[in-house]
Amino acid sequence: MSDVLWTLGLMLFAALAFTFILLPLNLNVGFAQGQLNDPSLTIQTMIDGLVSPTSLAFINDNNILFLEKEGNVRLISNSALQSEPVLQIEQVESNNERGLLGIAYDGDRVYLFVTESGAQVEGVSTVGEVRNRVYSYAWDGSSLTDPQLLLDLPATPGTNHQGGKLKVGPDNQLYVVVGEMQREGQLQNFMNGPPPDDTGVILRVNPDDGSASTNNPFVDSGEEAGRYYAYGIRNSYGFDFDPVTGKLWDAENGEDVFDEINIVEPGFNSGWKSVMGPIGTNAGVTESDLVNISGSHYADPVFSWAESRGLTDIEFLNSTAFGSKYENGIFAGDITSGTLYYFQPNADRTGMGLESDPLLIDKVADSDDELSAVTLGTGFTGISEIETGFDGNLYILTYDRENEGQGSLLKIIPSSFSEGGSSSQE
Ligand SMILES: [Ca+2]
Ligand SMILES: [Ca+2]
Ligand SMILES: [Ca+2]
Repeated sequence: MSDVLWTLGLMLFAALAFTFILLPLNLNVGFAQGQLNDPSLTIQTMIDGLVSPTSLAFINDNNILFLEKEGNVRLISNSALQSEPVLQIEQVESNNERGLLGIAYDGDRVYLFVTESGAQVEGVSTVGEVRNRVYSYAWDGSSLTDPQLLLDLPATPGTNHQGGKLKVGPDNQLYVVVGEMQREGQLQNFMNGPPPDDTGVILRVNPDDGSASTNNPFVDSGEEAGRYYAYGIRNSYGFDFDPVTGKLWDAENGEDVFDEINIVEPGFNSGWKSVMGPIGTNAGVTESDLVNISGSHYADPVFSWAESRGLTDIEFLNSTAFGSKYENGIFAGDITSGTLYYFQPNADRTGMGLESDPLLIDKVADSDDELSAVTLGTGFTGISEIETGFDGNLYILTYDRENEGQGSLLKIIPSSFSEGGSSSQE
């Protein structure tokens, strides 16, 4: 009998040892999603089990707000997910690509982009219709209060291609991307289509009231167009500002061919629905076939994926945390293959530094083989957001479309700072 008890005791001890010793080790260093092909960088899983995370914003070095597509704003404080949402938006319409999609913080107000059938404020004339709206909120450290409606935008007919990312630029203006929602208007380069209707655009507006920013490129082309910075955009899940030049770069995703990275100068027409990818690859189309709002210009992408992978976010690493090699470099991710891309811009930062690669000098990745030159990591299921933290490291939200949007918050750090990272690589 005592032998049996002794054995049982040993088994219990072993089980406890596994729980308290091995499990925390695994939480620290194991099971990270994704693999990087640069051993000087390591992936850490900060939080697992997130529900359809679409976007995040850093409040300060200890606090991160992120969005769940179905309508919750959640707080991560000192690396711990707080159990209660800081805001639950009612009447969110989250079908297909709609939902709570974008968040930004400018040190004063928090900005949200949401598809909804209700409204967060009184007196909105379009309540009851499904609309995309941009609000600003006050952040008091634990909740979002005082909603102000800045933009009341279309959300139909397509339930896909809503856009939704937003950001405050170095000029302190609010930039918002809105997808085409399958419309065929002048903003989608249909000469005889309906006039400008707030789809397929990047808006540049005053963050206080949503009015057109001064010096916008189309201020002389009517009230609607006065708020536009760019048009002819099929859909985008991310953009960022070059920390050196201040220029806006966007990521755009194509139907089955051509994802794009573009430098978006004021007045940019990206070409959709006449052009996707470099205009020379679209048979029979010239720039004269595009709708030319006075003050607009067409430009080819600075990089394209010949086969669409659902490119999502783009992020400049405005940080020295990864060494001079990566400082102000360009990261991008996709939703379909869960790949993390890395590009070094050229010397004058007017494009990618790919002149020395004979296969990529055409600025088009025509095959998986060609993509390998700009692939930094794989196996992230899907990437919805990339941001640089206050600590200078790179933060990634993953989003598994095949698994109800299940996701994680990952952090990429220098390997020299990781705890046990090098031993777990063997
Ligand atoms: Ca384009
Ligand atoms: Ca090529
Ligand atoms: Ca981002």
